[in-house]
Amino acid sequence: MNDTIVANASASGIGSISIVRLSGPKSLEIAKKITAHNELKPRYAHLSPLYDAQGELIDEAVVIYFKSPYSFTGEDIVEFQCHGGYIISSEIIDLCVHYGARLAEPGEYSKRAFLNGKIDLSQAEAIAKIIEAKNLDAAKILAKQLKGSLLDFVEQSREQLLLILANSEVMIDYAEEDLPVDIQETIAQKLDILEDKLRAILESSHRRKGLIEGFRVAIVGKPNVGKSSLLNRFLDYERAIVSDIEGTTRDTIEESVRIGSHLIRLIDTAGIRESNDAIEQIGVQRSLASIEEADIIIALFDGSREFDQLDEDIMAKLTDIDPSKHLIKVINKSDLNQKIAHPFLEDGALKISIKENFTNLTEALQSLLDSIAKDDEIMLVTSRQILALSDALSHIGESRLFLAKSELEFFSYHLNEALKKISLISKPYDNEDILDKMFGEFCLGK
Ligand SMILES: Nc1nc2c(ncn2[C@@H]2O[C@H](COP(=O)(O)OP(=O)(O)OP(=O)(O)O)[C@@H](O)[C@H]2O)c(=O)[nH]1
Ligand SMILES: [Mg+2]
Repeated sequence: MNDTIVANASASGIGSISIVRLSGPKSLEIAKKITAHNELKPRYAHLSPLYDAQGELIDEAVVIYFKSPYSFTGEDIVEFQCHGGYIISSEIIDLCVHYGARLAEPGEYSKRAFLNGKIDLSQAEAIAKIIEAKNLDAAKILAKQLKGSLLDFVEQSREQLLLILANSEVMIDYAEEDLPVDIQETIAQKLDILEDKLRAILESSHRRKGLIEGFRVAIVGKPNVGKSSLLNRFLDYERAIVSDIEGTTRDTIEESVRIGSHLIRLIDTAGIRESNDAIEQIGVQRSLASIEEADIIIALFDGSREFDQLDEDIMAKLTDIDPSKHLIKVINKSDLNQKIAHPFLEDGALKISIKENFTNLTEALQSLLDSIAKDDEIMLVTSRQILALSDALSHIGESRLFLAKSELEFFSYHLNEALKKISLISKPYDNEDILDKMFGEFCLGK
């Protein structure tokens, strides 16, 4: 952490400006050498010439100095906003290295910000994810997280767990006659409320995980119903081969498509049927795997044909799926004479013609995506955060078993573990503060 690090903070490529960022104790000294300034006033945009090691002019840039601790990393930072393109920013980086900086490792600025207590882990992860966000809703959630929404949630959950622990410690340490009669019941009730809240957050985070990664939308159905035609219509070009030969698509085809404010992954699959062809069998296995991996499934049926055994088999597979997945039933080829009829489709299937009009499907998809995205609940955005909360919930579950048996040492042990796990979302804590909490709440100094 005593090193001074340097990196290009903007994307490489052609653009009007590039930003090179220095962080660490030597930042100011290095910047003075490159700018030939004697002094750089903190938080002041200096329009300055930049010189190489031989004193030759290489660019004119806006140079800003952020004095420690008032910077993103908490260290001295200097930013060079130089002209864009590859050459100048590379030259500035080389010069910084020449004067004693080293190249930053991926994520090193955020890591330093965390180690210097400027941000917690959830904020560091929000920074990483905001760059990858696939839609505006995700960006908004992450912006809140950057402002500390997840940190607040962790703090509140910790507070509640500490209170429950304090209650339990009192039961362990004090004679039964000094305790309120309903204390065990009160503990159980508090645990109920907390557990419900944590479960709701975990469930809603799973449901919305596509907000960050891009929702996966799989188009499935028997051969020839128009799956590839639908992919092509969404993309507006002939990406997949379309033909009236059954089994045209052999492999899954995946493309990004923008629906409203969402960037989704749309997956065309091989028609699902029994086949003796080894390659087609593999394709069908992949179609089935796509159902498993999808957030949303568009089940396509051919309205111009009778509902047959193949449709029946697909229907059976779809009634079996994880309830957190969303199913959109669609009858295609409404431009032809309609023969299909089945109770499974009477309940809300959309009728479209990919050849003529399918706007009702795009509208339905967009409003479904909007409704999944819209949720006021806090969202966990990395698998690390989700794992931490799942582990905390497992320990809370365990603790309940011991509470029921009045084995309070074990109860406390599991609550302590839950506390540690939930704290991992933002930062590790030690458990010293349980005591403060305990005495504060119960006035035990009597
Ligand atoms: N009349 C009519 N024909 C359609 C419509 N949509 C697709 N088709 C035709 O249906 C046939 C099959 O279309 P595909 O998109 O290849 O069907 P698929 O479901 O991908 O078929 P596989 O890849 O074999 O599983 C083609 O001849 C399409 O032109 C529609 O809305 N109306
Ligand atoms: Mg196809």
